[in-house]
Parts: sequence; C-alpha cells; structure tokens
Amino acid sequence: MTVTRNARRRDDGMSLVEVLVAATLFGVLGTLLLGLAISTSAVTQDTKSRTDVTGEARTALERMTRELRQSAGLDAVTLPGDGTATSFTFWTDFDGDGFRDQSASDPEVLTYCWSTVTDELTLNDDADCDAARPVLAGKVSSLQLELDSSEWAYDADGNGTTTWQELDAKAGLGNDNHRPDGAELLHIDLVGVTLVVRDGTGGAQTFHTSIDLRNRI
Ligand SMILES: [Ca+2]
Ligand SMILES: [Ca+2]
Ligand SMILES: [Ca+2]
Repeated sequence: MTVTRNARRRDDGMSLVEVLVAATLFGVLGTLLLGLAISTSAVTQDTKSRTDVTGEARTALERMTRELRQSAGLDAVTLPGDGTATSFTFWTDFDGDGFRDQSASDPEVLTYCWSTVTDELTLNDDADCDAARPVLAGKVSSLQLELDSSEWAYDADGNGTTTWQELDAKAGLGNDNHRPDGAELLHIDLVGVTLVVRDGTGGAQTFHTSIDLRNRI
C-alpha cells in the first residue's frame, strides 16, 4: 500500500510546466538528430555517386588497357568530327588460335565507343556504335585518342613523336585524307586514351592510359 501511495505522489509532482519543458527538449533534440541524419545521408549519397562514376571509369580504362595491350593492332578509328561518336576497333586473339573469333559469348573484335549524345562509354562487338551495348562508364564528358608510331623514320617534324597525322601525310604510306585509316593503322603501335568524367558535384576527374600494342601484327 505504501508503494502505491508513493507512486501516486510522484505522478502528482509532474507539473504542466515540467511536461512542456520536457516536450520542448525532446522536440529540439529530435529535430537536431533528424537534421544530422539527413545531412549525413546526403554526404554519403554524394560520396557514393562520385565513387561509382569514377570507379566505373577506372575499371573501364583498366579493361581497355588490358585488351589493347594484347591486341593485334587497330582495325578502325573514328575521331570526333566524323559523327557523334569517337570509337576504335581492334582484334585481340584471346584464345591464341590465330583466327578472329566473333562468337557472341566471347567476341575478339571489340569496339569501344564514346557517344557525345549520351556521354557513355560502351563496348561493342562490331563497329556499330548505335547498338544497345553494355555501358562501361557514364558521365564521360570527353574521350581523347592519341595514335602514335614508334617508327621514327616517319617523324616528319623531328619532335620525337610520330603521330598518325604524320603517317597520313607521308607520301607512299598515308592517303592524306586527314583521318587515321587504311595502311596508316598498321604503323600505329602506341595508343593513348584520356577520359574526363563528371563526378556529379560539378567537378571532373581525368583518367589517362598509354598502351604499347605489343602483339601488333
Ligand atoms: Ca581467336
Ligand atoms: Ca612528329
Ligand atoms: Ca588517312
């Protein structure tokens, strides 16, 4: 009986003012915690999207580097100005049988395309960049190709680098059409790729790779 009476006395002791103060304190504390949770979540989302975008680009470039390094050389190149895509096609004899295997499961002739319309980098199993193919990286705002040759004899301006433009302009070798194509591609054994990716926060990240086409035929 004593316990019941004491409990009632404690209940009676909670005044309206105390209830209001407690409610206000809980309210303020709750708002602060909610605000903190929301801002933490926004920061996490922001960091995550930035990491996703740059991680994709890095993975795509690593894959491109690996495949190009083993490739037999470039088949075709499309540079900006020829359309809405920059692309390059090459054959890599993955199974080492000397044949160009183009089975759907493991194609050996690959085309990397960067579209200025979608800003996506895709991997295609033919030279048609219009096909719906897996997207390797999004938010790619620029893809630049450097196509050079280690054949110093064609270094017309003697600056130590033989560019595809010098091959193109070389009488008896190039076709002087201001495109890297035809027999000129047989002399290209150094490929540089520079990707610029928007990271979603108004910034941009640049990725670069230089590949020596060791297995060039
Ligand atoms: Ca093969
Ligand atoms: Ca040069
Ligand atoms: Ca040409």
